[in-house]
Amino acid sequence: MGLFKVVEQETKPIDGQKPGTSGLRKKVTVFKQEHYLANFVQATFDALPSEKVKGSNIVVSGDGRYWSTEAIQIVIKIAAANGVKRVWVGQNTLLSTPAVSSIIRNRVNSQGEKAYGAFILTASHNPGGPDEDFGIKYNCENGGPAPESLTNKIYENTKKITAYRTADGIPNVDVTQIGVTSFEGPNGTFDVEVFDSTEDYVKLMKSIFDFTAIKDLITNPKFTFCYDALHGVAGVYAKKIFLEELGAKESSLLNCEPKEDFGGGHPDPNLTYAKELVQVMGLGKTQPDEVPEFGAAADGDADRNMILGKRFFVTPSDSVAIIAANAVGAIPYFSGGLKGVARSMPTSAALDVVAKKLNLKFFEVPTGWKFFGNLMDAGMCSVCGEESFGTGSDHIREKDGIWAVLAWLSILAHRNKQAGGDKLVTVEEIVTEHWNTYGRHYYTRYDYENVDSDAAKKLMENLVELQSNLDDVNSMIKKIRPDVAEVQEADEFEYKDPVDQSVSCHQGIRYLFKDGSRLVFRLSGTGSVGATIRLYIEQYEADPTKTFKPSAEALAPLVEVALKLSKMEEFTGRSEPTVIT
Ligand code: VG1
Ligand code: CO
Repeated sequence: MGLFKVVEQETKPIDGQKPGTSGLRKKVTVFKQEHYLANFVQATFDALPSEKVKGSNIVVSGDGRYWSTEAIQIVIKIAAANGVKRVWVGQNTLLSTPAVSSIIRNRVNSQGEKAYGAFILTASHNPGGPDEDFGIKYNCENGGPAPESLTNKIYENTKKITAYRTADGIPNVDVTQIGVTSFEGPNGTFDVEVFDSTEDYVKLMKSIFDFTAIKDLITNPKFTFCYDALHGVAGVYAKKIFLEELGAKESSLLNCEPKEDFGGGHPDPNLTYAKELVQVMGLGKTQPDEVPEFGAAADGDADRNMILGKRFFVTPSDSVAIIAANAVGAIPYFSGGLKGVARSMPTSAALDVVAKKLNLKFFEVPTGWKFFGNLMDAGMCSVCGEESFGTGSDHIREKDGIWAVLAWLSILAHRNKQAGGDKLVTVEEIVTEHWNTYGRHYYTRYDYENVDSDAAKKLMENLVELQSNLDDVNSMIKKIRPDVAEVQEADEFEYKDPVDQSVSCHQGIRYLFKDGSRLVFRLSGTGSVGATIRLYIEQYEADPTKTFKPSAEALAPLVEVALKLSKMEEFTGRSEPTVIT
């Protein structure tokens, strides 16, 4: 057993360590600067009650992106020096974000103790590699991302840090082999325990879903299926769950080998970046001979999902609404009913309509998963989602990419069992039937990535200024598109948490139209350079005879209004968005 000493390493504050929507994300070159990661980790420990950190179990792992193997060793040493008793690591530093959340909530050590928190090494959907992004975020005892009160404290600490504690005498620990490595330090034994990345998560999924019913569907010769992990950590879980547990064919899995640069791609499951899957599913330029019935993709850390049917795209806002509408009956975990549902503000109101009809509690929160946690801890919310391909439930405190796929497979299995016919019920049929019942929310998001920060700020300021005189706004709109409804209300979204009463301001600029349409403008909090402007456009159609238009056609008038009203091209110099989802 190795011996180690605690050393105080002198350091200085480093600018720009403010966590964004989901942790600290910067270029690898920034993270590699001397003391950069160490400062942030120490600032985090200093923001936590020291009596809780001492003797605790802490999880450290992530999506396996470039520089993770170096980063994990730095975190392990600082944890040891701060009195942590045991660090839990997924084999090869791999744990998906939802798996980390489930481990914090459910895993116990031999003394029956749980983890106190986790450092997740990921920049999620951002690309990886020597010139791309790295990231780290801290999750708390409930398994959810640190709330703003804690991330603000961490940031304050990074601005005044003078030293961090690290362990002298702990060599780099082999995280490729399952097992425990122990060291002896001033506070007793310190262990690093490496375990199979999938064991806790698979157990949890089996307790939520009816795996036998899903297996019957997946092994039905009429059903075909394709899952694309975009070379993120989801591949590890996909192999275990879809192949080993549910009997899918190996050929159903695309890009399921985790790679530290995600194969050079952008691990973001949308119609632009999940190119291969989009092609396979018949939504690309050329049509394949055979198209699977069901397709799905994940992001780098496996908390996002994209759901596709044969030549059919399910918007994430529709997806969460459809899961909520079908959960009871199709998913055993929800057999007692839903406690409530929630969505982020820019997500379409498809979920609102379901909540109203099913008489469920409903909440609208700011962007970022951390806001759902309080509602779930208070037993007020079972299913929630974001338009950004995030869907989940109160089984953990993160969005969950594979959970969403299993939820859809459960709904398909259930519907097919009910229908009992020769022909399989398709994804498209489930969605169009939903629109017939609830109406359709046409929806799109335009992202302008890496825009000059000042230009983005000015564009947003202009939009806020316009809000003070809606008569002017409406006469401008009339000139741009007389066929678009009037703006009824405009504001900056502000949220008061119904559980702890904390208030979050400036959470997006909203224009709410008389016919229920909405325009929302936000600046991204996950980018690593410049600014990303997100423009969210939504229009409701209740008439079932009008729910079948191509989305771009239905939204064209509102898009025109949004671009001209915001003077997008004038401010940013961009005539086209970087990505449309
Ligand atoms: C984006 C999404 C947001 C999501 C966040 C983290 O944030 O819009 O809905 O919660 O990413 O997702 P922003 O601030 O860039 O708009 V992940 O999978 O990157 O952790
Ligand atoms: Co993610």
